[in-house]
Amino acid sequence: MTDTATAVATAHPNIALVKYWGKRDEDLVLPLAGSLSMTLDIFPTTTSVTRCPGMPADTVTMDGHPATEAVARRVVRFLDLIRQRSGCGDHAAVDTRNTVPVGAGLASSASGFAALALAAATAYHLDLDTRGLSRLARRGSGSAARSVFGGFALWHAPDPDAPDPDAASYAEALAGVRVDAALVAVLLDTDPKPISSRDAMRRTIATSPLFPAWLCDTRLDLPRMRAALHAGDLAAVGEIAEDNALGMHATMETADPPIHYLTGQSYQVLERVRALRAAGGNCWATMDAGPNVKVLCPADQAAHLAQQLTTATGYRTIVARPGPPAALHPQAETGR
Ligand code: 2P0
Repeated sequence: MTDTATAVATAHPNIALVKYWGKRDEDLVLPLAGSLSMTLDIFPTTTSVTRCPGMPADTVTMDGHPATEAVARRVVRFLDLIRQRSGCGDHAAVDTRNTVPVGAGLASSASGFAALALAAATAYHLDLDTRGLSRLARRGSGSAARSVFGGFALWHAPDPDAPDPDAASYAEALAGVRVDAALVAVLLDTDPKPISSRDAMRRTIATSPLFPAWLCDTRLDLPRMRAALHAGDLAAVGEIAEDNALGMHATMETADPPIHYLTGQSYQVLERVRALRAAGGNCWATMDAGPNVKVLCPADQAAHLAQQLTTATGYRTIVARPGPPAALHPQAETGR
């Protein structure tokens, strides 16, 4: 009998309110500081992994086309890790589908590697709990460790003297969050990234004079953010998130050579968010390794805020609420 197995999993992107920017170990993808995010209910990634005994190499398709060489290499490296752990040397066919609008610049390695980790772990019969799955997803892309969970997730940085730092760096769902938040994503024109976030992190650590200060700040932001979420203090959540994001971008912009993910359009949206806030609005901005601005607000004000931002800037907006954890598609859960 041929022991093939297919598993299909879906995961959603997440947006960090306290950012991950910088690794202490590139190979194990261990962060220098903890981070905290909200998983979104939009733009899921669905990935199927079919283990194919006898197939000479892995195949990787994305949205129906062969993946780029860079993406395929990263997926194969991840599958190598799974093969090593499972003791099963089979190659696999990986097919990934994204639902992000073309050119929106919101494609996410977080949802991609969280879905791949769950589907591949299932197809190769690795028996993982959510912590183990989060640690595995982390090896594909750091932020994927958080997309394993729905709602709000906290990704731990290992203590400097942890005996097994790999085991100590996992994400977990944050319980007891008392804010009812939404994120309005403002979709700007996007060119391909000027530099991958992986390379940008490396350059920032090596050359930005602001990086050590930001690292200290972000380590303080993490407990403050948790406290604000537990207290239901959305204004504090928003202020910490916006400061943290601006600080992260300051480290990049002072790298050598500088890294500019934010564009004139991003600053235009940022100005609008500040103006709305000055007029009494409840809205705070956060930005990642790209030009798009995501605006945090109370859930019941999101539709109105989205309309205000679209009217003021002319850019498309989409409202995201806290989303679900990574999940298997039931019909494909077993393949034995
Ligand atoms: C974050 N970002 O916390 C930060 C904020 C972008 C800016 O995690 O090198 O794709 O694969 O671990 O996870 C993007 O970085 O980087 C990211 P790798 P990843 O969401």
